[in-house]
Amino acid sequence: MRGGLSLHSMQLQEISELYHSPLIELVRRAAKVHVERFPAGGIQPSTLLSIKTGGCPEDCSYCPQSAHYKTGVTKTGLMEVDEVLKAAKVAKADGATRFCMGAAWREIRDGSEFDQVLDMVSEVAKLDLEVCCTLGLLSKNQAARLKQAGLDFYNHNLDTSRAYYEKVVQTRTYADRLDTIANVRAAGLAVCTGGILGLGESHDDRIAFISELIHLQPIPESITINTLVPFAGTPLAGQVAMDPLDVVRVVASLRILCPESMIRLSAGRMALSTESQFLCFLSGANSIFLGEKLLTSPNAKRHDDEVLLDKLGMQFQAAVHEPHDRA
Ligand code: SAM
Ligand code: DTB
Ligand code: SF4
Repeated sequence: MRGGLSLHSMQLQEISELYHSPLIELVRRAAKVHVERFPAGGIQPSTLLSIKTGGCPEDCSYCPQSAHYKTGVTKTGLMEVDEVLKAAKVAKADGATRFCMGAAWREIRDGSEFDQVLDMVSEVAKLDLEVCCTLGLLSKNQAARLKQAGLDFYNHNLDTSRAYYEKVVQTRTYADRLDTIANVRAAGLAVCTGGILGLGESHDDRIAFISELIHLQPIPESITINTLVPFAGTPLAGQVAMDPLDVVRVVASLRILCPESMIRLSAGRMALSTESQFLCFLSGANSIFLGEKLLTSPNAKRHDDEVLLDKLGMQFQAAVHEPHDRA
């Protein structure tokens, strides 16, 4: 206790002071932390593949893949291992060092489809790519089997603050998400988690979201920051775009509080100007997705990314954290 505040609220207050500090000071501080730990100008190129698209039973109000909304996304079954391997080889040839496979599932179910995903993971791992999956909720045993297959990271986002979460998702709880992250950690996988900014949350929600991330022990190796891509048909289709300088605030605060973590500027990058992306990189974002598609939405064009990095004097670089032991 300090000044009559509980430790938790005091930490929130400290995060709040950091988050609300003058932007120029916040960015300068974050940039200093960043260059002390990471190669200046380096950015990890990643690729994303939707291995099972649409028809998801969850009601996440931002997501075009939810079966609750009419968004025009075509539902597909689980991809064949060969097709995934082909895509991973293309990604590697295009320079990606990380390959992330996403499925529109609420949770992993044991059975032939999970076995198929395990095969995908082991085949992609053989290409010496950093391998990440995002497949929904999972058990300890499923996490251990993914680790055994050669998975490096599991992505499972907290998405926003605990309080705001129930305003955007009704079909599962924040505690469900935290349980999955704990199962991922228990299996010895690296944790990739983060969220979406611009859902209509307040500054206090963003501060609470940052607090949730930094209180995961250990701090996640990988933090993914999406900004809402509004999709017609979803409840958040008409959401007003957020101030890009607030994205910078979140990235810079996270860089200072999580000095060792990779910070990935993920969905929504296309809506950010060159200048806003530059400020995010300066503040510590050090990974982007390459390729013309994310899961279902368009992504920046490769040529445009090359022009962007060239203008900024930045370079694509290999993974910073070595892929985990695949013994
Ligand atoms: N179904 C799994 C799950 O929810 O964990 C994995 C796939 S899900 C599409 C992965 C993440 O994509 C979500 O947690 C969310 O952060 C992000 N996402 C989904 N729709 C988005 C949108 N419209 N804009 C930005 N990010 C989005
Ligand atoms: C994450 O945080 N962002 C990526 C990845 N994890 C799987 C997904 C972004 C999805 C954007 C919406 C779409 O393309 O459907
Ligand atoms: Fe399903 Fe994931 Fe989309 Fe939610 S975010 S609807 S769980 S695919």
